[in-house]
Amino acid sequence: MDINDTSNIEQISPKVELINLEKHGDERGSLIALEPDINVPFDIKRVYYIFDTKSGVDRGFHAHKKLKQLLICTSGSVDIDVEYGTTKQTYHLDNSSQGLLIEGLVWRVMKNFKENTVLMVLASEKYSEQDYIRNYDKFKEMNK
Ligand code: T46
Repeated sequence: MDINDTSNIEQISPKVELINLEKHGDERGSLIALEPDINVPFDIKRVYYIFDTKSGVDRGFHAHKKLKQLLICTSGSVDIDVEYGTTKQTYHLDNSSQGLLIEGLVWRVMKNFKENTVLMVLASEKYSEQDYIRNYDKFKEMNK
């Protein structure tokens, strides 16, 4: 199978949205629960987290065809550049009570990681390299 062949994967409309996550706090500290249909708008099939981050090292540089993801910065901070359609925007994530929802064909770059940031990501699909668009020119072509 050609892992660069993304033609057989259904494409979904791009969407980016900041979601406020309700916090249950008391004198012991805080707790946030993440649950499909409550505060996560998809069924969660995978969770991964990015850690041991270093300042000055950027990540991402790709889009997804079908994937929906919720990015939560549980510690530290990071800037997420997103691009889709005619929109280009940067989100600063430094608060574990907020999640950045990214759906579909959105080019993303994660940059300005504070040292030892933890970025947790909930994903709607299992890992599949076929869902990635890693070539910016191809992404721009698909955006037309
Ligand atoms: C995304 C941003 C926010 C796996 O084996 N399984 C996985 O679930 C993932 C996400 C990655 N990998 C492997 C693939 C690569 O060999 O881990 C390595 C690093 O992945 P990548 O270079 O894609 O990492 P980032 O930080 O550039 O992007 C990741 C996600 O891949 C991507 O979906 O939206 O975080």
